[in-house]
Amino acid sequence: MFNNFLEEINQSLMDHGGYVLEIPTEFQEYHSIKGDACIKSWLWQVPGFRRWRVTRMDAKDKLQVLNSVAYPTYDNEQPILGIDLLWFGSRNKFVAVLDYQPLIQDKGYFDNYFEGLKIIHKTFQESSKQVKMNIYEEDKFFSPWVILCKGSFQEVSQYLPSIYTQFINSYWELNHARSLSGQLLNMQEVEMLHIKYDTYSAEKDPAHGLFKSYFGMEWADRFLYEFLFPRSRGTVSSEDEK
Ligand code: BLA
Repeated sequence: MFNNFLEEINQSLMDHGGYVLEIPTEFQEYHSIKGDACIKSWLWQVPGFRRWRVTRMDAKDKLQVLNSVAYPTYDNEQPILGIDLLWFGSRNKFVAVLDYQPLIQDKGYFDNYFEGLKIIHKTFQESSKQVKMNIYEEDKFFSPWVILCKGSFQEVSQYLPSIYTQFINSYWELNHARSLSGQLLNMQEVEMLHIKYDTYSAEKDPAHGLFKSYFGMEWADRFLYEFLFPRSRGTVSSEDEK
């Protein structure tokens, strides 16, 4: 199922003119110390975006992950796309988080950019039980319509594929419909908020411990600060497109 999600986003990226950029080989593909897990990542160059990354981790029946983040160009204040899909095999626990991550918590901003997500969220509410977030603060870079699914693989896989497709398609529509006039934020403010997003995410990301246990501390630190959230230290890594 995670390969299907990966193929779908890859196809969608290619359909929108995306192509894969070179990244350091140890981020392209890396194997765990014990040889029981593999993590692969891709960095895409896509018109309208300064950075779009995708990561797939495969630890067989222990853990499956698909994670993706898309940052629009700095002249575009639209929300960051965030996808985090996880399946923990030993507990048969599926966690899926999908959001258009807002740069600011503002009614005008929500009115401009969240009509699509609101509709998807409504369908989702009808097919799933509601759960609360407990690691991140809801009002920091998450929208009121964040799609948070928790349950067994069987439960979540009944409704997630259709939500995932709508979620990606609606984000492209949003990006294509963008109007640079009437934005609430200027380029400097957008850049500063992308830096804050990376800083907050690097600080909170529960993945670091998991990466450390599979791939060792040194690789986990580098992956977090250089690939997942390269602007978290206010720096730009060599592969980060300006
Ligand atoms: C939760 N994300 C988690 C958890 C892990 C990861 C281990 C805790 C799950 C649990 O025990 O319930 C793991 N995050 C990863 C991995 C990567 C990663 C392996 O980035 C690999 C690259 N997280 C994101 C993005 C969003 C996000 C972009 O990286 C936004 C949609 C959200 N992940 C998110 C949220 C939770 C979470 C909100 C917490 C869910 C909760 O509160 O229970």
